[in-house]
Amino acid sequence: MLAYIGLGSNLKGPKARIKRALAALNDNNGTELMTASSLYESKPLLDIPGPNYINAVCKIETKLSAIDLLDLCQEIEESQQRVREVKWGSRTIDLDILLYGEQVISNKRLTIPHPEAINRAFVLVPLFEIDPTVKIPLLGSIKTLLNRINKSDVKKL
Ligand code: ROI
Repeated sequence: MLAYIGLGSNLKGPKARIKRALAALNDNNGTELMTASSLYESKPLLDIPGPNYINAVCKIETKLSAIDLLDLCQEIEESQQRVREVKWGSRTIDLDILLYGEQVISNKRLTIPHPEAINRAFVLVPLFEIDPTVKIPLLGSIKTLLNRINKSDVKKL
Protein backbone atom coordinates (compact mmCIF):
# COMPACT_ATOMS: atom_id res chain seq x y z
CA MET A 1 0.00 0.00 0.00
CA LEU A 2 1.15 3.55 -0.69
CA ALA A 3 0.63 6.02 2.13
CA TYR A 4 1.49 9.67 2.77
CA ILE A 5 2.65 10.99 6.12
CA GLY A 6 2.87 14.61 7.24
CA LEU A 7 5.63 15.56 9.69
CA GLY A 8 5.88 18.70 11.82
CA SER A 9 8.08 20.00 14.63
CA ASN A 10 8.76 23.34 16.27
CA LEU A 11 10.88 22.50 19.30
CA LYS A 12 14.44 21.40 20.12
CA GLY A 13 16.10 21.05 16.73
CA PRO A 14 13.08 20.61 14.47
CA LYS A 15 15.02 19.98 11.24
CA ALA A 16 17.07 17.15 12.74
CA ARG A 17 13.91 15.70 14.30
CA ILE A 18 12.09 15.59 10.96
CA LYS A 19 15.11 13.94 9.33
CA ARG A 20 15.36 11.38 12.13
CA ALA A 21 11.66 10.55 11.81
CA LEU A 22 12.03 10.12 8.03
CA ALA A 23 14.96 7.77 8.62
CA ALA A 24 12.87 5.82 11.14
CA LEU A 25 10.11 5.41 8.53
CA ASN A 26 12.65 3.64 6.33
CA ASP A 27 14.39 1.77 9.10
CA ASN A 28 11.82 -0.79 10.15
CA ASN A 29 10.24 -3.95 8.83
CA GLY A 30 6.86 -2.61 7.85
CA THR A 31 7.57 0.51 5.80
CA GLU A 32 9.90 1.80 3.14
CA LEU A 33 10.45 5.48 2.41
CA MET A 34 9.82 6.23 -1.26
CA THR A 35 10.02 10.04 -1.50
CA ALA A 36 10.44 12.87 0.97
CA SER A 37 9.58 16.50 0.23
CA SER A 38 11.82 19.46 0.94
CA LEU A 39 11.56 20.99 4.40
CA TYR A 40 9.20 23.97 4.72
CA GLU A 41 8.99 26.65 7.39
CA SER A 42 5.79 28.35 8.54
CA LYS A 43 4.40 30.27 11.45
CA PRO A 44 2.22 28.35 13.94
CA LEU A 45 -1.29 28.01 12.62
CA LEU A 46 -3.81 30.56 13.89
CA ASP A 47 -0.94 32.74 15.16
CA ILE A 48 -0.62 30.70 18.34
CA PRO A 49 2.58 31.97 20.03
CA GLY A 50 5.63 29.74 19.60
CA PRO A 51 8.62 29.06 17.36
CA ASN A 52 8.09 28.56 13.63
CA TYR A 53 7.32 25.02 12.48
CA ILE A 54 9.32 22.86 10.12
CA ASN A 55 7.08 20.58 8.03
CA ALA A 56 7.56 17.91 5.39
CA VAL A 57 5.50 15.21 3.70
CA CYS A 58 6.68 11.77 2.64
CA LYS A 59 5.41 8.89 0.59
CA ILE A 60 5.92 5.38 1.92
CA GLU A 61 5.27 1.85 0.72
CA THR A 62 3.92 -0.23 3.58
CA LYS A 63 2.67 -3.69 4.35
CA LEU A 64 1.18 -2.48 7.63
CA SER A 65 -2.53 -1.99 8.17
CA ALA A 66 -3.61 1.61 8.77
CA ILE A 67 -3.85 1.00 12.53
CA ASP A 68 -0.42 -0.66 12.68
CA LEU A 69 0.98 2.29 10.74
CA LEU A 70 -0.58 4.63 13.29
CA ASP A 71 1.08 2.62 16.09
CA LEU A 72 4.42 2.92 14.28
CA CYS A 73 3.99 6.69 13.89
CA GLN A 74 3.22 6.99 17.60
CA GLU A 75 6.26 4.86 18.49
CA ILE A 76 8.44 7.20 16.44
CA GLU A 77 6.89 10.20 18.20
CA GLU A 78 7.54 8.61 21.58
CA SER A 79 11.11 7.69 20.66
CA GLN A 80 11.66 11.42 20.19
CA GLN A 81 10.12 12.19 23.58
CA ARG A 82 7.21 14.01 22.11
CA VAL A 83 5.85 16.48 24.59
CA ARG A 84 2.49 18.08 24.09
CA GLU A 85 1.66 20.47 26.88
CA VAL A 86 -1.67 21.66 25.57
CA LYS A 87 -3.80 21.00 22.55
CA TRP A 88 -2.59 23.21 19.67
CA GLY A 89 0.62 23.83 21.66
CA SER A 90 4.21 23.47 20.52
CA ARG A 91 5.45 19.95 19.90
CA THR A 92 8.76 18.20 19.41
CA ILE A 93 7.43 15.98 16.64
CA ASP A 94 4.12 15.14 15.05
CA LEU A 95 3.47 12.40 12.47
CA ASP A 96 0.05 12.32 10.79
CA ILE A 97 -1.17 9.71 8.33
CA LEU A 98 -2.60 11.90 5.56
CA LEU A 99 -3.60 9.25 3.03
CA TYR A 100 -3.65 5.45 3.04
CA GLY A 101 -4.00 4.36 -0.56
CA GLU A 102 -7.35 5.69 -1.68
CA GLN A 103 -9.09 4.36 1.42
CA VAL A 104 -11.56 6.31 3.52
CA ILE A 105 -11.22 5.35 7.18
CA SER A 106 -13.19 6.65 10.12
CA ASN A 107 -12.95 5.13 13.56
CA LYS A 108 -12.06 6.09 17.11
CA ARG A 109 -8.33 6.42 16.44
CA LEU A 110 -8.11 7.33 12.79
CA THR A 111 -9.74 9.59 10.24
CA ILE A 112 -8.29 9.31 6.76
CA PRO A 113 -8.01 11.43 4.69
CA HIS A 114 -6.76 13.52 7.62
CA PRO A 115 -9.59 16.07 7.87
CA GLU A 116 -7.69 19.12 9.07
CA ALA A 117 -4.26 18.52 7.64
CA ILE A 118 -5.54 18.19 4.15
CA ASN A 119 -6.68 21.83 4.21
CA ARG A 120 -3.40 23.25 5.45
CA ALA A 121 -0.80 24.89 3.25
CA PHE A 122 2.09 23.33 5.21
CA VAL A 123 0.73 19.91 4.19
CA LEU A 124 -0.67 20.60 0.72
CA VAL A 125 2.41 22.45 -0.58
CA PRO A 126 4.91 19.64 0.24
CA LEU A 127 2.37 17.00 -0.87
CA PHE A 128 2.05 18.74 -4.22
CA GLU A 129 5.85 18.87 -4.51
CA ILE A 130 6.20 15.09 -4.26
CA ASP A 131 3.01 14.07 -6.07
CA PRO A 132 1.20 16.76 -8.08
CA THR A 133 -1.35 14.24 -9.38
CA VAL A 134 -2.31 12.58 -6.09
CA LYS A 135 -6.06 12.15 -5.63
CA ILE A 136 -7.58 12.77 -2.25
CA PRO A 137 -10.61 10.55 -1.62
CA LEU A 138 -13.83 12.55 -1.16
CA LEU A 139 -12.02 15.82 -1.81
CA GLY A 140 -10.65 15.56 -5.33
CA SER A 141 -7.44 16.84 -6.84
CA ILE A 142 -4.70 18.48 -4.90
CA LYS A 143 -4.59 21.34 -7.42
CA THR A 144 -8.16 22.32 -6.62
CA LEU A 145 -7.50 22.13 -2.88
CA LEU A 146 -4.34 24.21 -3.20
CA ASN A 147 -6.12 26.91 -5.18
CA ARG A 148 -8.53 27.52 -2.31
CA ILE A 149 -5.98 28.31 0.37
CA ASN A 150 -3.38 30.93 1.19
CA LYS A 151 0.11 29.57 0.58
CA SER A 152 2.13 32.71 1.20
CA ASP A 153 3.31 31.80 4.71
CA VAL A 154 4.91 28.46 3.75
CA LYS A 155 8.56 28.88 2.79
CA LYS A 156 10.65 26.17 1.17
CA LEU A 157 14.03 25.82 2.88
N1 ROI B 1 1.40 25.02 12.55
C1 ROI B 1 2.31 24.81 11.57
N2 ROI B 1 2.76 25.84 10.86
N3 ROI B 1 2.79 23.55 11.31
C2 ROI B 1 2.34 22.47 12.01
O1 ROI B 1 2.79 21.33 11.76
C3 ROI B 1 1.39 22.67 13.03
N4 ROI B 1 0.89 21.62 13.75
C4 ROI B 1 -0.06 21.78 14.66
C5 ROI B 1 -0.65 23.13 14.98
C6 ROI B 1 -0.49 23.37 16.46
C7 ROI B 1 -2.10 23.08 14.60
N5 ROI B 1 -0.01 24.20 14.24
C8 ROI B 1 0.92 23.99 13.26
O2 ROI B 1 -0.53 20.73 15.30
